[in-house]
Amino acid sequence: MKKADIGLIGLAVMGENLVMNMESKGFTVAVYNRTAEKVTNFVNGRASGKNIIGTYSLEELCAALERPRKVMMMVKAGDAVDQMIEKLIPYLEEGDIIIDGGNSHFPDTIRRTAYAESKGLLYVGTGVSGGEEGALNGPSMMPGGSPAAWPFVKPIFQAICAHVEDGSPCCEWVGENGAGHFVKMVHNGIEYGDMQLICEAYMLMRDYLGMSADEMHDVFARWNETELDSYLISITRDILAYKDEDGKPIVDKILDTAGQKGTGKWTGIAALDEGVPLTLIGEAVFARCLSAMKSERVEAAKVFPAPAAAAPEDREAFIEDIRRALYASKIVSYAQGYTLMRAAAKTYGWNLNYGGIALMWRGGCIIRSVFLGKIKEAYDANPELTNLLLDPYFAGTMKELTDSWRRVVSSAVMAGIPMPAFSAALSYYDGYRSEFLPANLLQAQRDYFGAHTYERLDAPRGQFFHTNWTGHGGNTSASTYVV
Ligand code: NBP
Repeated sequence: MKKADIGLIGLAVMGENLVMNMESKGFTVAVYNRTAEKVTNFVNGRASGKNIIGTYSLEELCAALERPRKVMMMVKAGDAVDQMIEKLIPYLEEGDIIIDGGNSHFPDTIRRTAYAESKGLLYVGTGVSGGEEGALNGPSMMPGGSPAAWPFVKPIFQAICAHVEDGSPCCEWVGENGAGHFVKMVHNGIEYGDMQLICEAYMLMRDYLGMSADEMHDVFARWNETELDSYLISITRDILAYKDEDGKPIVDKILDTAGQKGTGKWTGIAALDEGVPLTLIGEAVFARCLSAMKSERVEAAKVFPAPAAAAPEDREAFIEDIRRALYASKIVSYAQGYTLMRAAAKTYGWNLNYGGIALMWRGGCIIRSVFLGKIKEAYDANPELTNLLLDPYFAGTMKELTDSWRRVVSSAVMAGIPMPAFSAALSYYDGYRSEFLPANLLQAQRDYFGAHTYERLDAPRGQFFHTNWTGHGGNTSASTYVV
């Protein structure tokens, strides 16, 4: 029998759909699942009559594969991945490739790449985005790991991934060890930010402008014809039109407490580790946490009434202001996300292709949008761009959007409507464009209580000064006590 081009472990929603996708592109796939029944059901069901080989042990799976073997795991992230690697190793030979397509945390992928390589194997940790539908019809894929593995997995990955209009694949080699999973993590963080921005625009329309779901559906439909054209705006448009059995919008009946699986949190933690102000995504994560405090909020709502605020005179003009404020905030979110990737690339020694990352996100994934084409152009024009806001197109756009943005955020503040992501983005923008921040006073405070020293505007950088602020603190500066 012809050997399989690739093996896939984990026949849950993502795994099954990826297998169907691979087979439809002409690859023969061998499959295995811990619970054997799922293999039987799959090969006798969806996979019946296709070039899909069911196997019932890892030995059988590995024996069914063409060399170098490519074994892709689509199992629950965490310990299951480590256990599976251990179980696979005895059946693999030098140069075989283990692929992890789950949402693994990038430090785990760094560790697993080194471990697999120490056993003479190659390792790929790849982000896969687009959910169930993407897995079947073309996901965005972000592979990293052992560079020597890429030529072997490239033909499969670039056949099954999403493609943009000109045919370019939404899958390119990202970088060594954990780079692919890092980029996928930032993708998920950006997804949190994009969703929160849309929700804030929705809350403003619902609570400040008093709009119905049907009216907001029309607004999102219009917005999807503008620079905001994206998957998340389009599903928001459709969600707002969706009616429950009684003919009323189902969105109005959904409990307002958000869930999360942790990738947004990981992005925030990575930003804190790198010292990068990733404020919008951070606020998006915290907004989900605040939403989860439903019973506390119900009590607090009784204690603290909302301020009375008059709605704007020109509603249509204000809706356009919201659209522009959303766009400006979104640009800041991507600028922050890209800054985080630049910092991590330096820390971990990855040579990231920033334009290529925008292209990978351009199709197939949850954050896919027309706007990513502009980001690709910005990094293609200047791969060393330090901040997306400084790209000529984005700089010009930001200048055009700021008046609307300020009107929206200040109106929301006066109306008592929380806009954590819109306002965090605006504060970042104002901080970034400020030549002078109040950190001079902060340094004075640090020097006052901890003798931490400061640099001076009238002395060269790198020269440190200490002041005896109280007259009895002495002239010794601290070098180890850091606050
Ligand atoms: P799940 O994350 O729900 O995992 C279920 C699969 O993991 C089943 O095949 C299960 O086998 C297997 N598994 C578990 Br649980 N523990 C195992 C162990 N100790 N050893 C071997 N197999 C084990 O599936 P999913 O939703 O398809 O997601 C797969 C991966 O893709 C995850 O990392 C997920 O985060 C990621 N992802 C998911 C989506 C999405 O939209 N769902 C999108 C992008 C990425 P069993 O049948 O024997 O229980």
